[in-house]
Amino acid sequence: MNLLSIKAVSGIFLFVLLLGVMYNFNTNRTLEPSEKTEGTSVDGCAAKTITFCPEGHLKSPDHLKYKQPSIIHGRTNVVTVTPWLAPVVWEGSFNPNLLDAIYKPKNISIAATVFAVGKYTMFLKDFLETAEQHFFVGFTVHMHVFTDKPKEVPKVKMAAGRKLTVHTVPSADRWQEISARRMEIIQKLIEEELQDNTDYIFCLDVDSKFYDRWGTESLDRLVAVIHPGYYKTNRDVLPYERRPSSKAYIGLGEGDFYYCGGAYGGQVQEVHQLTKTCSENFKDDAKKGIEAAWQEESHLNRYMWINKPTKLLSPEYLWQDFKSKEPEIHTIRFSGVIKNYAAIRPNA
Ligand code: UD2
Repeated sequence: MNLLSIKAVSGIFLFVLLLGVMYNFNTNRTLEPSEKTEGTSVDGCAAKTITFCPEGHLKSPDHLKYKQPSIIHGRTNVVTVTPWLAPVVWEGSFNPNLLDAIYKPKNISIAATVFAVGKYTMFLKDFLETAEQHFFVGFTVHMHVFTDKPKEVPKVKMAAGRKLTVHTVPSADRWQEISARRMEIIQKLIEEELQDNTDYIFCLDVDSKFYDRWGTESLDRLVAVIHPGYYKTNRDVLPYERRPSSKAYIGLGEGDFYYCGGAYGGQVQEVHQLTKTCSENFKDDAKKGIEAAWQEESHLNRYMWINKPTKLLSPEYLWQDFKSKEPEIHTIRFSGVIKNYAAIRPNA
């Protein structure tokens, strides 16, 4: 080989090497929090592409035996898919053993956040004890409790692979404040503690108990729970924020479902984008003297209308104890307890 061809070959080699390094850099690195914040729009739509995908392909163990699936027999009195083709999870629409067998080898980790400020610490014991019985049993779970009274967090025996961290937050004079600032705190938790070591996160209300399984069937990128109080309601009377000056505004004839502020989740990167966008929009509203009708729940509904959830959980996943059971509700998995607001909230 003459000198010219040696130079050409080494030039090509260096070019290919450079392409390889660039490809690797783009696909394998973890996104820094500052990068994720770039280009965020009112609805968080301009977020950077997320390459991490713990679902990957759904690999079933070899020769696993389970009930034969069918596309002609199944739930008939409920809708199990949205118009954007996201599944709606109802009892009888999934096989829990099959899903657990698929997810178990992936070694996924799940975080859950729960706020117990002021008198709401009284709900922690039941919440935590019933979570041990029903919430992702057999999986790695890290509970994050946010409270102004850390000494009142009960000691609950947790199974192997499960742990709890208590975070201290300021007290509040108004219940609306608690409902307004949870998302900012969750955003920071993800940035500071979860983004490199946790796959999924669920953000839950504390004044609730688990009664039945909440597990791998609920996993997806962005997960919303349909509110038990409004799933039969015409969308023009849903309690969305209706003032056009608010960033949570949803007009008449708009919106899909009414989603719960008391339960939502998904992959940590997706929930980071959701909480960051909603808390920014909440603060922008506050600068104009606006507090959305249902605080962060209104902003969540606006966000989820534009950024469609990839999986919806039926109202089985957040029922209310005071409501009588409806025929389409075959099980209640998680439900808000009956409480005397006047006695437990810091303000009326
Ligand atoms: C409804 C919503 C809830 C939220 C709330 C508006 C559902 C089914 N219900 O629930 O998500 O939008 O209305 O506030 O989605 N908290 C405290 N201390 C307090 C007050 C509240 O820690 O003094 C926390 C606690 O985690 C509680 C959550 O805020 O679970 C919501 O409390 P709530 O009593 O306002 O909730 P609720 O049941 O009326």
